[in-house]
Amino acid sequence: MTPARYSIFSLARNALGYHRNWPRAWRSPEPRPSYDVAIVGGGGHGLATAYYLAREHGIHNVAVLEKGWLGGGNTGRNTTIIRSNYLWDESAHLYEKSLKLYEGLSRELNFNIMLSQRGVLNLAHNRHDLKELSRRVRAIRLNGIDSEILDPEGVKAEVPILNTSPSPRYPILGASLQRRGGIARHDAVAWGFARAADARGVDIVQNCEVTGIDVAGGRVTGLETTRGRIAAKKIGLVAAGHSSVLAAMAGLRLPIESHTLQAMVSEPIKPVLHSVVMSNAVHVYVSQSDKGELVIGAGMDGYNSYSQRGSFRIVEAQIGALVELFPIFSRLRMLRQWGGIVDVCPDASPIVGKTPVEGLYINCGWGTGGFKATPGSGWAFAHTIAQDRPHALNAPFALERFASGRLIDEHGAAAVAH
Ligand code: FAD
Ligand code: PYC
Repeated sequence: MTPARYSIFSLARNALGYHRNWPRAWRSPEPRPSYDVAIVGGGGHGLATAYYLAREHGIHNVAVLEKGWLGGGNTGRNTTIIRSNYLWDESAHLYEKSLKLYEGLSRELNFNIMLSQRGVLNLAHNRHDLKELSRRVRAIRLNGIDSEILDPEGVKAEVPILNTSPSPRYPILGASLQRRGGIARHDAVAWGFARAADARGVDIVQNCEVTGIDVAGGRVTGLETTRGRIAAKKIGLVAAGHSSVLAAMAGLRLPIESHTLQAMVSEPIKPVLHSVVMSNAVHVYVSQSDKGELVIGAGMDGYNSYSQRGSFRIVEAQIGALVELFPIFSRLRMLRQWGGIVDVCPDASPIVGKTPVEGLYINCGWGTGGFKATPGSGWAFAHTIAQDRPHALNAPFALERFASGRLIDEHGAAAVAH
């Protein structure tokens, strides 16, 4: 039987069989009484950390404890944009490592993460934007990362539906473009890491909320959870918007603020937008998913919150900006809107490293931009936990930088108002 006939046959058989007898992608074990490493948070970063602990460091006695369902936090709520065009060397190295891992991830995990390197454009609407983008592009290229400046004709050629009429509200003077940037299916990234970690012996425990961290003599000994006490020699906190809540359980105060970041999708339409378009000045970004929906994001809500909803003011500004840039979208209907709780550091860069409590490690502060970092963050964090010291890639992102003042200011890195 040819592969094509075989796959059509198996597709029909599975469709008519109501998915009965499909193997589970990962087990659903009861938590064991103790682990070498417990990871708190079953988002992409926590799952990637567990995978690389097993894959790169031979540490298999690992649990990922998730209070809800895998990827139910920001991993399953983001607008899926991936790129590595960051200004500062430290960030460029870390995000580029991540993009390189993404480029081989479907093969590595044997799971199609639907990576689509369709290019990410950042629009310039005035001379200041253009100067700033040119500076960024030069800095990014010095780090060997692809990035280029497009003139207005180049932008029009990439995105013909953009409003380049003679007197638009937001004139387009040019854009930066990272051609290797694009999107990937966020759920698939979580599921792929989960399945591969599970296959290497990692216990993934959902519906297991961590309610306390046990510390004795300055070192962690275990976790209190809604499914009982779990002893652990090492603990990695990877809880995004709830990082401060968890760190406080070990007596630590983090320089993190939690805010809501919203997004929405439109009804599906035929393919009209082939790149990712972001506008830093008007705070909107948009791409078209493989299903045809437009995936649209905006700036975050200004106030602190643990709510996954957000305010109408942001939605209004987001849609206003979108239809100014793309008048063709003005009659589209929106399907759904949601929010995620993003964890923002004062310099808009993450914290990945050790803490003053022995055996306790932290990975947070990815704020509005951590989906693109998922594999790289997990890779570097696994190294830090396994070796009890940071890798060169994440050493600059230590918690101590807020005492030493060696901040890595990436507020301008995305089209997201902070
Ligand atoms: P999460 O996926 O949030 O995982 C943390 C997990 O910890 C959650 O599942 C949570 O339930 C769990 N948890 C919390 N407390 C506990 C507890 N006490 N016990 C057990 N578990 C607990 N980034 C990009 O790069 N590109 C984008 O286009 C992009 N767009 C975004 C759009 C929106 C609307 C949002 C909200 C974010 C966006 N981001 C984007 C940011 C990105 O989604 C995050 O930085 C990234 O997904 C964080 O992954 P994570 O695994 O650290 O966190
Ligand atoms: O960091 O690229 C990004 C991003 C896009 C949308 C939200 N964050």
